[in-house]
Amino acid sequence: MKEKLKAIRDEAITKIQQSGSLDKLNEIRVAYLGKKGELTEVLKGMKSVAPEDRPKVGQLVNETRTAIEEKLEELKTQLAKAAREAQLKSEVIDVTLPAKKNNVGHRHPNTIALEEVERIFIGMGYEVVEGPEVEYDYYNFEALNIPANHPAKDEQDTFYINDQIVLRTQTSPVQVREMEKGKLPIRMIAPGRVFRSDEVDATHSPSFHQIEGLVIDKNITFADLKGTLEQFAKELFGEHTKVKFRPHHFPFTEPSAEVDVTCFKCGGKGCRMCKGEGWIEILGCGMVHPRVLRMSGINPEEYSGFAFGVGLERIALLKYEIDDMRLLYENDSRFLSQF
Ligand code: 2NL
Repeated sequence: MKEKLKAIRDEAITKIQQSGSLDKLNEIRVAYLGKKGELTEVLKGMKSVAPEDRPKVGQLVNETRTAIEEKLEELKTQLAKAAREAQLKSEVIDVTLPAKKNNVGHRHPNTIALEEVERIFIGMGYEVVEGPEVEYDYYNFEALNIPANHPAKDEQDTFYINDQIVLRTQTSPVQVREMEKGKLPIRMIAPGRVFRSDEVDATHSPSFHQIEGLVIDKNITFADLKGTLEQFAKELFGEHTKVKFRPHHFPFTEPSAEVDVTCFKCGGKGCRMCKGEGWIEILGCGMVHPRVLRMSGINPEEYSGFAFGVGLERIALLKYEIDDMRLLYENDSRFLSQF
């Protein structure tokens, strides 16, 4: 029995020394010390050992087990150490290498301009409201007093989905929907993407952005419109900015006007920016047409209001002195990172 145990022990230790991997070590552990391992088999054979020899043999078995366990542990430590060293060697970091450049994006000039406009109107107590880009002809045209024969309704100017549905050509339908809700007063701006069937050039794109504004309350007058837009222009282009209202015509407002601001570049003297005019056109506006109010369920005898519409790209191009609208749609980060 003694010889047999010695043989097991020697054999196990040789195998352990030759193992070379943690997996192999585990196999050896199972083969010698496991439930069906060789040492367990020896213990099972204790029945045939004379009772007086059993304590002695038991002790020998335990010694053998301890010797194998110790060797297993020793090799495990050695292998783990070697593996760790190999890993460290393979993962050496050269701290003198230049760092990878972290290319973060940049806010688009449209976004910067929009946030500026929103900030100004939120400051005056306006709500920002959004609505669908695909609209009913009714909300985009009819409810705004745009007659069937109006040139804007021509297929040359508007993208039609079908007879009744269009890609909105302005964000006014968002305001019509708000008026229909019947909750007055209204003080809102409606920013968003609009569509016109235009060829791309330096000042046109089939998809661009608009910000419309609408105020409806009792006793709203053209003076409120003038004061509001003057304040807006001063906040957007600087406190020395002057505004000029030129009579104009829109089907949805009466009276209507276009608004010019003094050139923020030359202060009104005339320069390249304003093409020598001293003034730059920035928006269209007017008092909401009584017919438009009535169609959306508002009594024009009781309520009045003003509305305006600004092109977002126009503001961005002016504010950042960009001379070609196409640059706004290419999203070249070399362009975007300048603003
Ligand atoms: C422009 C002119 C304008 C409006 C938009 C409007 C909306 C409702 C009722 C009445 Cl719901 N009017 N919007 C009014 C005047 C001008 O936009 O040249 N935009 C770029």
